[in-house]
Amino acid sequence: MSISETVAMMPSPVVKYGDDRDRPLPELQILQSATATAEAVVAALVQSGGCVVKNLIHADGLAEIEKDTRPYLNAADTWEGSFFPKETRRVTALAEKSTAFMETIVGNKLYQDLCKIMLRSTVSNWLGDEQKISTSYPQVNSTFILSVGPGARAQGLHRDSTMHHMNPTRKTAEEYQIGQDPEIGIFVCAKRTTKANGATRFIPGSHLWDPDTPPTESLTRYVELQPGDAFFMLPSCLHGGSTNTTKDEERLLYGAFMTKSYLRQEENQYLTNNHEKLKKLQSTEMLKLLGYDLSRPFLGWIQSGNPLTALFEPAEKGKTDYY
Ligand SMILES: O=C(O)CCC(=O)C(=O)O
Ligand SMILES: [Fe+2]
Repeated sequence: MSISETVAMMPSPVVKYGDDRDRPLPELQILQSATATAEAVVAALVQSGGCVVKNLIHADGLAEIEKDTRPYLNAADTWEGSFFPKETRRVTALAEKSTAFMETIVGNKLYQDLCKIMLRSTVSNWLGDEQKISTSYPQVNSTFILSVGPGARAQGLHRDSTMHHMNPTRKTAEEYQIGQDPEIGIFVCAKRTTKANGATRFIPGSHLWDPDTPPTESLTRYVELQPGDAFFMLPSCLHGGSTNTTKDEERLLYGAFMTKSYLRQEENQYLTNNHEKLKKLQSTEMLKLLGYDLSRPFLGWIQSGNPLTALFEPAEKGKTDYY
């Protein structure tokens, strides 16, 4: 019997363990930015897979991002594939376009703090008789603005974590282990987002499901937000954009994902960004966050040194250590 025939005869996990869709749905927690801590957001994500933080981004920041990016949005083609509805316009490669986007959304302190808790990784390694501990810090996975117009159909429910070939395994929130999700998403509402204009919907708790359990629309929760509110999400949670049933409302979302620095970035930061623009718009710290840095102990080198040398040669040359 072939391997695939043998596997096909195995009992489906849904049958073996009962149906994930009958499990109680955890609450979507809604925190206030004035009091939310990274630890509280992480706890909420472990419990539900998603968490809202109200008033995270100031209106000035949203306005500055819109000033930087609206011309690109206006010039963007509508989406032609099947992943997004055709009423979708997108702006990507935000690092070469907007300091405000990178500093305000990606660089948001709460977001970065919770990413450090969930995506940082340490490994012990021997070099001869010396034992070292290397820490790899999170890097940007993708940056995007989504503008979804009236009439857009709902996006199919999906898991973003499948891009890194990482699916959840069935467990309880208590059994969840920090590190098992390869990315963390931030979706910032730039214009009032309602169920009617296509708010992101997700299935709370589906990051704890068996990956073979099919998504069920009746279990979704719509994440309605006011401008400046943020929705943080684990990528192993089933989610998608929804139908925009309005006649004249644009749903505008400023989004980013962070990932572990030893995984491939979804949006190729080295090729999508013009390096001269990057150097002009982004700080050295932000360039490191974008992946122009070593992931310790020694991943991503260029000519045995830190990849920042590719941008700043000769100033940074020789400053780096390989290991
Ligand atoms: O449109 C949304 O709210 C979600 C988009 C999304 O899930 C994605 O781009 O992967
Ligand atoms: Fe997604």
